[in-house]
Amino acid sequence: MLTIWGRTNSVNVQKVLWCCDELVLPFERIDAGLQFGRNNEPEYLAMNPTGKIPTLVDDDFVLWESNSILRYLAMQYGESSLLYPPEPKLRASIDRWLDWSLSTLQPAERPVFWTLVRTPAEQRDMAKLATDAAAVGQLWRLLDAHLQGRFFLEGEKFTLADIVIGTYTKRWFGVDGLERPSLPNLERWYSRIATRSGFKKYVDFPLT
Ligand SMILES: N[C@@H](CCC(=O)N[C@@H](CS)C(=O)NCC(=O)O)C(=O)O
Repeated sequence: MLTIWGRTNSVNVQKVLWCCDELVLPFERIDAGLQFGRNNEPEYLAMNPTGKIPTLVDDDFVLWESNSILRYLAMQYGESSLLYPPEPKLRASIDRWLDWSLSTLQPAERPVFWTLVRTPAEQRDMAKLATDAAAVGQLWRLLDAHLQGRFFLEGEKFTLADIVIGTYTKRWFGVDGLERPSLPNLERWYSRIATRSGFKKYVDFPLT
């Protein structure tokens, strides 16, 4: 049985839970992070010295970094699935979205999410929010252009790239108080992936 440590309203935990659903993998989950604490206790830090969530425990194997966890699950348990195909060019194309999500998208979208979802209205810096939202809007435009004429992010099939970018997209379309540019390709793709059971079970909730 797999164990996943992390609270369910973390985007990085959600992508792991969604991936387990795609692979039909049973797991137990233990709340950790923010109000649940535990992630800075010695027992947790011994598994994951970053003190961040999620952490995956698979028997005697422990892994942290959400996108690394997704790759591991797909390679270990999804041999016959198409979530992370072995063909080098396709796999590298999927990897670039996983890398881009952590290096570029999340740092840009995080301040917008935290301001609108986790900061009381009277404490919000609205001028900074406008600048931050414009910057992340440019990244969503990039994705919108990429999705022109495509059904999924890479190749013909749903892959890890759709899971990872899909969880962040919820944080763009799911908040109130943003002026969003028109992004028809992104919206079409988003409504397509929103039909997946893993999205419905683990991502499609009011943001908290
Ligand atoms: N790059 C890491 C980032 C992990 C991360 O920053 N997790 C956040 C939640 S999304 C966290 O642990 N926050 C502290 C907390 O919840 O207490 C990953 O992808 O796993």
